[in-house]
Amino acid sequence: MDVTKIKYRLKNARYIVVLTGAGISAESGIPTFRGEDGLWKHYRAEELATPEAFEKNPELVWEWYCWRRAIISKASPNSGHIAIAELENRYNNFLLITQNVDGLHRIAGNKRLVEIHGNIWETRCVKCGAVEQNYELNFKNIGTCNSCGGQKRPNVVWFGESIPHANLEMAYSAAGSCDLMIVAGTSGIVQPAASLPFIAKQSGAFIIDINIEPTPISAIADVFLKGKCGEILPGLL
Ligand code: BV8
Repeated sequence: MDVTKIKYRLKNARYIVVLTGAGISAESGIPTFRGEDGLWKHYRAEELATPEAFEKNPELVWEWYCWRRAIISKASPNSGHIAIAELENRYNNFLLITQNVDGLHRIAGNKRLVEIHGNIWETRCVKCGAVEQNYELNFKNIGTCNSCGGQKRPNVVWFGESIPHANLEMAYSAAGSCDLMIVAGTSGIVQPAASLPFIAKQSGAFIIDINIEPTPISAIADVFLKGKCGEILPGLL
């Protein structure tokens, strides 16, 4: 029953939106936030992924991000990322919204994507706002802004910070206009990203949720596919 429904929806979809979370990068060896080996287990989000933490101890926050960069630099896109890049090639109307900052979707080939929480390989000057690509793995060498000499922070959205308006607008409008949303590897806890499937649902979209365990999003999904992104997503193709 589900397979026929999914096939029909994939075949006839006019506008597909994909929403991904840390779970899609788990099979690339990147720890998720709330899983067994979760990133937050060793640290608490409040301690590090907040503007207050950076204000109080920028070195500690940069050390944590450079530790994550080192893990990400050794990771490559898995079959789940690759399937989503292939999906983009098959539909004229397509948008990938990712909560991940690891950049693996870009490497896999997705072009029409919104990195709603930013990108770990970018820095932003706290003084002039200049954004630079930065691949430094040693937090002591992050350096200062090339334009004004100001302090640089990771160009990611921290807890308590608003999502950049343009990105949020793009995400809300895509969620409200798509007729198929595939949600892959997110616990559906972090707002406002977690509200996107609910917006899509209210606008009449068919929701497919892929996760190794049920989440609040699975409860409203039309189909919940229990399993790993790296196995289920290629199957959808
Ligand atoms: C904001 C960047 C306005 C940094 C991140 C309403 C209600 C309650 C709280 C709030 C609310 N509105 C705002 C808040 C506060 C907060 C929030 O949501 N808190 C949560 C903890 C309750 N939100 C914010 O602060 C947001 N800002 O709302 O602005 C505002 C302004 C001022 C004051 C207040 C509000 C900003 C949130 C952005 C935070 N930044 N990342 C960094 O990465 O360092 S969030 C971070 O968590 C990552 O981006 C991550 O992606 C994201 C969400 O987690 P998931 O991706 O879902 O990962 P998780 O580990 O949780 O789950 C992984 C899932 O994968 C699991 O379900 C697992 O089962 C599954 N899985 C694992 N392996 C696999 C798999 N599935 C399939 N296959 C596998 N192999």
